[in-house]
Amino acid sequence: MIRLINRKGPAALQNRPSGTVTMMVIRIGVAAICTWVSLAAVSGSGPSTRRAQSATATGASTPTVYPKWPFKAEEAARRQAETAKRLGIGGEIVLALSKDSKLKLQLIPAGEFLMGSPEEETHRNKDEGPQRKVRIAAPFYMSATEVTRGQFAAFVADSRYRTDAEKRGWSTAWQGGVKWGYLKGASWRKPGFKQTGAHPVVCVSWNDASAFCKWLTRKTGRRVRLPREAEWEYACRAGTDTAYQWGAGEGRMHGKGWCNPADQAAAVKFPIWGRDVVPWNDGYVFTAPVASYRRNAWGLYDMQGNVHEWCDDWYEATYYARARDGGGPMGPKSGSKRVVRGGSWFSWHWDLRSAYREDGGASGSTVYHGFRIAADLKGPTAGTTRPTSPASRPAAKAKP
Ligand SMILES: [Ca+2]
Ligand SMILES: [Ca+2]
Repeated sequence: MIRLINRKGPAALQNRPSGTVTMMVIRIGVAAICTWVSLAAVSGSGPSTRRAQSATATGASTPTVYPKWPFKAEEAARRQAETAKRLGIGGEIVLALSKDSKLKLQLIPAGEFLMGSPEEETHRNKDEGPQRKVRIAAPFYMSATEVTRGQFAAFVADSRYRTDAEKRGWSTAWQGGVKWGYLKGASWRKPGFKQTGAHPVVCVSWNDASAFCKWLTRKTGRRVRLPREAEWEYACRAGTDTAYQWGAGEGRMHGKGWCNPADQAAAVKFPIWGRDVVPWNDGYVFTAPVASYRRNAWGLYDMQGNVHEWCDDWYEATYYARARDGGGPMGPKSGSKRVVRGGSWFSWHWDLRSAYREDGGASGSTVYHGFRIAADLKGPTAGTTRPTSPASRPAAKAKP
């Protein structure tokens, strides 16, 4: 048990995939990647060399699909500004959830990148490969932060929604530092540790996160959804091809100020986590208020750490091997579990790597799972929200 924890990290105890990838498939994937890298180097005559085939949501112009990758933070900012100007849209927008609650989103330009981790990456898992080229053909918005408890409360107040954890009467949690199990009465309202409205909401399932997105779509008139797994990794990397967005090397030693993983304070609270926590105190044993640490080159906070984030996709351990190289961000068409990304306060540092993947059942909820949203380019922003009619709200159900 301890060996498993030491190898995978504390949060990985529940959700590790069991799939395998054959060496032949890996070799084919590597060969394909090498071919693409060579082509990219030859054809990399500038960011405007390729255009998306389809018109954008605005219809004003077509977005540049930037082929060159990796790139520096300055280039990320330049692409954001250029895409916003070209399409006549905001580089960042704000959606109103209620009179007092707003949510900021950043424009993520279209582009291509290598998804997954190279075979030599330390702590790599098989489900992160083979690396594959992904084409994000359309820009999109992504929330700058994880959805907060306060923002989720605005959703619940308006819709009377009840989460999966509330309906079943428990959520999973690490109890007393020694045992993983069901925490009776735990929900987003009462996760078992102190939170303010600025902390990321936890104990929400994939179903709950999706319900939030559907509600916000009705509320704002702009299509809101969970990010695709490929979109999530592309947004997390923000031009980096290293294990962590703060660079290569050992995340245990270099991520200070960037993230909220299991730290020295957490090791005191949970002694069984041992010596592999990061060698500093990040200020929080559990969740931290969103945007407490450095943001990445796109302007996104907490992509690595704080709470693990639900993605829209089905999880499949060997999907990268059969996905079309150079294809879009779509994942498997079916499956039994959903993707979770980014690691959390409950994770050892290696589970914060940009390529790290986990899976979870759609109705499952834990004290370290949360989410952030993606949104279409077209639609109104703050101040132009539409009230939802009572008829469009999901009916409140009787307590089980
Ligand atoms: Ca921490
Ligand atoms: Ca996160």
